[in-house]
Amino acid sequence: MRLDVVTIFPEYLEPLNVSLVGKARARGQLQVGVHDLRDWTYDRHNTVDDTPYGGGPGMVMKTEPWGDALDEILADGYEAGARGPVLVVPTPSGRPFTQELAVELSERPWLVFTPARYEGIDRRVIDEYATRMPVYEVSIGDYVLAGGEAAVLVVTEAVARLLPGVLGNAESHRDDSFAPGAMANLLEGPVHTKPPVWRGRGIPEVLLSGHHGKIARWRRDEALRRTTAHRPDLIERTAPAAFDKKDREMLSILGWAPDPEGERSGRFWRRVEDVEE
Ligand code: JB8
Repeated sequence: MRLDVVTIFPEYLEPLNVSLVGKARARGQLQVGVHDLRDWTYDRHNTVDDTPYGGGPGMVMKTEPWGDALDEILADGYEAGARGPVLVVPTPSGRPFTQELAVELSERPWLVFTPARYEGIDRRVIDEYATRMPVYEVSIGDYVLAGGEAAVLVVTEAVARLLPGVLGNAESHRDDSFAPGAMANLLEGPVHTKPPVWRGRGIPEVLLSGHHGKIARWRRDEALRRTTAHRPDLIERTAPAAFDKKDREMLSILGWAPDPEGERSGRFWRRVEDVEE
């Protein structure tokens, strides 16, 4: 896979030299180009921003540097279709970046990222490149960064670990909490390692029992416990059929019951305390 990043802060992308992504690059599994947007400015002050039409606060990134940068980068090896590049534009107004989208992007050979600063990029730039290639405007979460570079690091790491041969063990993704088809999309429970006692704290006995069936059940129960606590939305929208009898027993212990309106509302489960409302 090839990645290109165009930014006014190339040094912000230094983490791409480290760890999983850095190693994938060193092994030749990933080619990364980081480009300084100011290389495509031609005035004395290397201007990349200007005031917004219509007024309002902040500055908007200008069309010409982005257009010239993208034209030059895309000209090097461009092909249309499935072998061609896609543009990934981090923005708080994008579609949520999910594991499903990470999988989709990991199947493309070439990703071009355009992390902005200020109030973002003049809309015409995105509209122009959308006529030539798929454009994914993505948000990594409901909070606002000062610029898109950190989002590029997030997307890159999520995508790179899915590439064939990048993670040591091909098994390791199937259990990911958000892997498509993971166990009803539950959060993972706690993990433990040596020593067996630390500051007076032991390990749940079942993990030392060697009883694989009981261990799997305990892990599933802990996953249900964490998911109800931290992501009740994931439980609510899971059809009862995705849970086995023991799951439903555990959900009941945790105070969850099937919602009689489930099939119609898409909210299949609710907290038992809420039933009274
Ligand atoms: C300026 O929060 B974000 C994000 C924020 C940004 C820009 C891009 C992304 C550009 N602020 O995902």
